[in-house]
Amino acid sequence: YHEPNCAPGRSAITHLFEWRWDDIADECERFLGPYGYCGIQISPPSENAVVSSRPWWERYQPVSYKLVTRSGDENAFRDMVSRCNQVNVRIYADAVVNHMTGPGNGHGTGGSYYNEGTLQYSGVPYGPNDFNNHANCHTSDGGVQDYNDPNQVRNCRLVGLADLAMSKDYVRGKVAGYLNHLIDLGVAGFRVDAAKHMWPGDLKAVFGQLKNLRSDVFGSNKQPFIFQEVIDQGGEAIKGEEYLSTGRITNFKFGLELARVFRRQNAMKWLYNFGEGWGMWSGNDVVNFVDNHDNQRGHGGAGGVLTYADPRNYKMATAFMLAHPYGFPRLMSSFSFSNSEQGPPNNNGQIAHVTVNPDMTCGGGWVCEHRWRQIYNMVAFRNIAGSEPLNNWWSGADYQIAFSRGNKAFIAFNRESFDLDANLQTGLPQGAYCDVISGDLENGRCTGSTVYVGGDGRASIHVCAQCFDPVLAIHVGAKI
Ligand code: ARE
Ligand code: CA
Repeated sequence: YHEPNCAPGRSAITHLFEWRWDDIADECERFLGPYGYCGIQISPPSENAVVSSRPWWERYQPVSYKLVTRSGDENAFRDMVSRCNQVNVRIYADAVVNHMTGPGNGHGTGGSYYNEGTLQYSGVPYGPNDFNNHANCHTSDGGVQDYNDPNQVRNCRLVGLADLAMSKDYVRGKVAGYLNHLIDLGVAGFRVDAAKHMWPGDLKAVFGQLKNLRSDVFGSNKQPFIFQEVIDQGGEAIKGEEYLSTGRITNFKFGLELARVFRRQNAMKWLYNFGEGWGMWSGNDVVNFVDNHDNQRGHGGAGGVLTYADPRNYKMATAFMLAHPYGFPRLMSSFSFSNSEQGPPNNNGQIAHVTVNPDMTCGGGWVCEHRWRQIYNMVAFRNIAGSEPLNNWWSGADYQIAFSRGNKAFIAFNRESFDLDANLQTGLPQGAYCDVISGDLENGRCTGSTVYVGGDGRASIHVCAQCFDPVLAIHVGAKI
């Protein structure tokens, strides 16, 4: 479950938050495939409750496992997965299986009737016996109140959402059936929503019923990639470690620590042993991110992460994530928002298509961080760096660092108020390289600054303090 199943030479995914399936299919063909992305985390594909103001979070209230949402129906889903796989871009579905809806009743996005009051979800079907209740959740209101009581966290309602009894074979079978349906359609794996709120043993039982991935796409005997949303920032009873036998976990410490560094609250030079050396899980056990769809807007253990709203620091932290060998990276791709509940750009409730500008950025309220030059060029940097180790670590001042990835790639960061000017060992073969932060290599010409590496691997590196992006990155894939 730990292997992302990327096509060869690809190493990063992006979360296309609330995108339509038809737009994602187009994006795979026109951008993500050509620019070397491994894959996409998609919004939950299962039918959800319709909340009148159409907030983004209605999709975390499942009504059934029919594949009908505002992103599209099953046909659109099938078409997306097959077109993306065709261009070597994988799809990872956000699986919301801990719970069903919050209070209310009505018809979901796929027309299925549900009633939370009587715990009837006809589209699955689930009935009252398929949910946890006062027999195993002992809080006054049936909700999770104390995160230091694992029993509450797993058996009580997360923010009032009807909590499934995953100890039951029937529920396990329905969940496994849903995930297997997605596997049949060609997905490469799952983000498991609210994994912390399910017992590790129950998850093991469910995943034990999963099929291998489609052999026509992935080769034989490949298991789905599973990354579980477990918020463990330290200080609670439930530890990320409990979930490592069923896949990777989301590393919430990562973005918090990088935010402190790039905001100059913790010296950048301490990053020399970032990752395991900072008390984080093994690199093979984590999915890393600078921000996610919750903490970028104050939900889900938010507090202090960098987002697109602070672009200069955000791009630096993202470049560091992609340059550093630790873990598997996920890039957020947002829609812009001014209030934390608002849903995606839409026309009378229908999700609006993503528009693409001539300079490759997006419009229409879609931020598309994954299309920012400083970010997509670092995805290529990571692909080129592959499994090369971190070498040639250098730190000049507290907030000036540089390192190479073997002899394939080199990067330097400057967050001091004075320029970085130093003759550094890049590890790279002699030649002229295009700095892929300040520009692109287009038809053999560099639109940014050029770096000359000598026969001894050294180069004079200049990273100004006041410039647009105080980062410089070169690699053997962008040699002039
Ligand atoms: C909405 C309304 C609620 C209402 C509820 C039911 O906002 O007011 O009570 O519906 O009617 C998302 C939104 C929620 C939303 C929910 C359902 O964030 O606001 O509720 O969808 O529509 C904990 C969990 C973690 C979870 C976060 C949000 O451990 O798993 O809370 N994250 C995932 C998703 C979310 C999603 C859900 C789960 C639910 O990523 O997008 O919720 O499917 C500490 C703890 C954390 C805890 C955190 C916040 O940091 O360590 O474990 O996270 O506090 O409480
Ligand atoms: Ca639960």
